[in-house]
Amino acid sequence: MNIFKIFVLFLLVCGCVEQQQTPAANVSEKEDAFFDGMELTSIKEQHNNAIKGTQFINKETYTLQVTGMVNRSLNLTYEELLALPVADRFVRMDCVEGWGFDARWTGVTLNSIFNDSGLKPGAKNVIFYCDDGYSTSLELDYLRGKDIMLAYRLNNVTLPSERGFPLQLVAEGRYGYKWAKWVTHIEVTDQPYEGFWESRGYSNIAIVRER
Ligand SMILES: Nc1nc2c(c(=O)[nH]1)N[C@H]1C(S)=C(S)[C@@H](COP(=O)(O)O)O[C@H]1N2
Ligand SMILES: [Mo]
Repeated sequence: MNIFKIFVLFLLVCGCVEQQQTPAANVSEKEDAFFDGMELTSIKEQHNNAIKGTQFINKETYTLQVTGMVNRSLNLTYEELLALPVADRFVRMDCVEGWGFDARWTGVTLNSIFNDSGLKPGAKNVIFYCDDGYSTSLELDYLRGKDIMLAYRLNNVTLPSERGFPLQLVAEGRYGYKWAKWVTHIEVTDQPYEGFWESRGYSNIAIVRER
């Protein structure tokens, strides 16, 4: 073996050792392209919308507050939310502006949360308050009847910050402005409530019309 070959071998060995010692880079989660036989819109092709831009919530200190007409108020940590029964569905999101996308949503249903909190008789609406000061509300009958979820995963990756981490409401059949992001507090009430866009003239029902 000449000195050149030995040198190349030395480099190769160093390279291998170097690779083994380098800690594995943070492998980012891989997004699903299909779910339930349905094609999904990739996250980078999905639009995104927020009144004050992205909110960055720390999952170590985050809690979801559940108050109002419940038997027990709750303060659920991110870990506690993930430990509740999992809902996993294909749902289309449509904004009133005319854009929309198809996605896989994974999360916890409001029925699971209300199982823990209980509900007082006469409760009619649920208000969703968000970290950016945004809010919206939906009828309790709709949320329970359609088994609506708060999602913590989108296309099988952790919900990105710009998309509402840790939780976005998946308001199936209702327009995007009902899909509250960065939800920090839900309040059960017997009163009507108009959220951010609703108090600026948008329908409080917000049913997506057939396309
Ligand atoms: N907290 C919060 N949630 C929000 C909004 C917002 O400004 N703040 N915008 C709403 C509107 S108008 C739409 S269309 C959807 C967009 O959701 P996306 O960014 O996940 O596509 O978020 C909804 N949820
Ligand atoms: Mo929207």
